[in-house]
Amino acid sequence: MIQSACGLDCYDACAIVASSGKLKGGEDRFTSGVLCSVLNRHIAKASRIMQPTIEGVEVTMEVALEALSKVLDKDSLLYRGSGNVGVMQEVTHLLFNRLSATIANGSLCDGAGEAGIAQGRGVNRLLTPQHIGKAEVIVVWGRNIDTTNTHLLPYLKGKKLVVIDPIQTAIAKQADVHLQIAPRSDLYLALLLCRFVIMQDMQKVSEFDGIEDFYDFTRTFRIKLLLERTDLKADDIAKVVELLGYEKVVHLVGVGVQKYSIGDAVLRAIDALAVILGHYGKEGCGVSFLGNSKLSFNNPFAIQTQTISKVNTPFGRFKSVLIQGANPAHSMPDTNRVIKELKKVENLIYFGTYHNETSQLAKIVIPALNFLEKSDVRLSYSDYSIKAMNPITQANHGISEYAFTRILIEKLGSGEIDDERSYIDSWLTQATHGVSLAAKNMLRFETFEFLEEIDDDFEAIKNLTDIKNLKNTHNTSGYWLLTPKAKHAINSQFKRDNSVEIHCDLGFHEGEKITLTTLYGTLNGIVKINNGVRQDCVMVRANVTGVNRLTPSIVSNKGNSACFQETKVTLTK
Ligand SMILES: Nc1nc2c(c(=O)[nH]1)N[C@H]1C(S)=C(S)[C@@H](COP(=O)(O)OP(=O)(O)OC[C@H]3O[C@@H](n4cnc5c(=O)[nH]c(N)nc54)[C@H](O)[C@@H]3O)O[C@H]1N2
Ligand SMILES: Nc1nc2c(c(=O)[nH]1)N[C@H]1C(S)=C(S)[C@@H](COP(=O)(O)OP(=O)(O)OC[C@H]3O[C@@H](n4cnc5c(=O)[nH]c(N)nc54)[C@H](O)[C@@H]3O)O[C@H]1N2
Ligand SMILES: [Mo]
Repeated sequence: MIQSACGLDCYDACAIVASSGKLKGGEDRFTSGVLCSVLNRHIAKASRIMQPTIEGVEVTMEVALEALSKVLDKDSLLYRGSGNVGVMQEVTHLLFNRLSATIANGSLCDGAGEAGIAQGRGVNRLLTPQHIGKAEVIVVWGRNIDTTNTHLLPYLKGKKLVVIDPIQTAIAKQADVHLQIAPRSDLYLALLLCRFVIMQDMQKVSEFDGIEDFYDFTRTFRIKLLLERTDLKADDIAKVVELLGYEKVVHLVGVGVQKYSIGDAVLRAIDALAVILGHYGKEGCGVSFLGNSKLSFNNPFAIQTQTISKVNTPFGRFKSVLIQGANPAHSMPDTNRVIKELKKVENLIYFGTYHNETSQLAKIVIPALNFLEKSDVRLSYSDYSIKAMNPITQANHGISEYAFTRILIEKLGSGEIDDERSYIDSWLTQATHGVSLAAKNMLRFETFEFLEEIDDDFEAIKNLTDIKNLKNTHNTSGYWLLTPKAKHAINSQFKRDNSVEIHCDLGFHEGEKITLTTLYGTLNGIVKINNGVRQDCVMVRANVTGVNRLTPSIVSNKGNSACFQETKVTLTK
């Protein structure tokens, strides 16, 4: 029996127990013996990269690493993704530090929301599932729990449930109130709710200054305008206000609300709502977004070096680029731009477990061991657990990030690094009973700065016209693009798809071909009728091949984050 943990980028960070290579869920309260379809089926079926290649020709690992040692220098870039989120992924920073080279930073994920939380309350802290379980009312705000966070479901049982999502998700179907909000309007809903709460004198006495000014700020928007922007009914909002009157309310916020330039302000406004109602700093209350899993840890891989944005990276400026655990040619926004840039790179190196859109463009391909084949440590962005990841199967068709780094540093003659065990132990010993030190301060809330202004040209973005003058009579313009995660995939890994999910009223039929166009590119897909999608939206999940041909590589106002949904789509038969 080997105890380990899942390294895939997901809220759940499941404990795994393996016997004779067979995986089972850990028996802890959270995982409770149950693993998802990815671990049960897809991971074993996925075909791995078995051999390093240089320009398509198979070579030994020794030859491949020797070639790398010749091309990596100070004009190189490291672009890391989140194919595996074990802490040892970051060990390659030590190599790039010794090279005095550049590292891509920023976020394709939660950066905008996190920046908003940090502006408001200083630190982005999360709430554990056990704490969430103590709430009376749960507001699920742009998080698709049945798909992306399934092990949390038992903690929501028996609670009053509000779901705010432009899609009627599985959890929305079970909700006491589902606000099927217009995309990109959560900021305005949060302001409206704050306004109603204060109008009804529901606010609690607060130690933080600024409620009066904040109330005045919310009053600079007419109620009618806010209702129009959110496209919600006053009656439904009133039901939510009533539920917010409960003593213990938790907001679970997902990445859906903040895939926009104004993502920071959305989280800040949701935080303000919780602060006004006194739903913070005490049992069963709070706002939990994706947390910073490394909070309070001493990170042996933290380095000072030059950085460049992960969102609109100018790859072409670098002679050599190492892509590690990422698939930027699929997962970054504006694929047409990304591919053009990647093609300019003289030495594009791909270090991963599977072939994908990015490996196809690479000159040198290095197979990585996956998280079941190496030692690592798993932290979590939705609780404070820390778990040792132990190798479950032995494999020799790839290399770990640690061995990769150690060998290259040796080859470059730039000294040595510590042994693998000592790095792993340095993480594990910073926790007690499998929980990080940050857990102690979970409810700490020392300061709060209310939002004072908003930098948003809402109407201009709402009225974005994508493609003008299309000749085809069957085209209609101006749909929002919703691009959430898929059940049997983890981002671009595992099951892929080509479905475009739309409401039947849009005039398309199940199984029919459809073309989506934006200012950035075109996607051809197959219609899947889903009447849970708002009529002003199209849903293309993150595992649909080519989805990011449609998305802009603009950077969020705060947090250096991608804005996948800040675009409008034209539909053509
Ligand atoms: N099965 C599976 N699990 C995963 C992943 C995966 O790919 N597959 N990926 C993992 C990763 S990397 C992450 S970051 C997490 C993310 O997981 P989540 O936080 O759940 O994020 P998404 O699935 O992107 O979107 C969540 C919801 O936001 C809604 N939404 C979209 N736009 C808006 C809006 O403007 N307002 C509101 N209120 N809602 C909106 C969508 O309809 C969707 O239901 O999941 C992790 N878990
Ligand atoms: N349209 C749209 N785009 C999105 C999103 C969305 O919701 N919609 N979500 C965004 C989000 S939240 C995220 S987090 C990003 C994710 O985007 P990426 O971080 O690029 O993740 P993946 O596309 O899954 O690619 C991960 C690759 O890592 C490799 N890999 C797996 N395990 C290991 C390992 O142990 N070592 C190494 N070296 N490689 C490994 C695999 O080969 C895999 O192909 O995508 C973003 N892109
Ligand atoms: Mo993510």
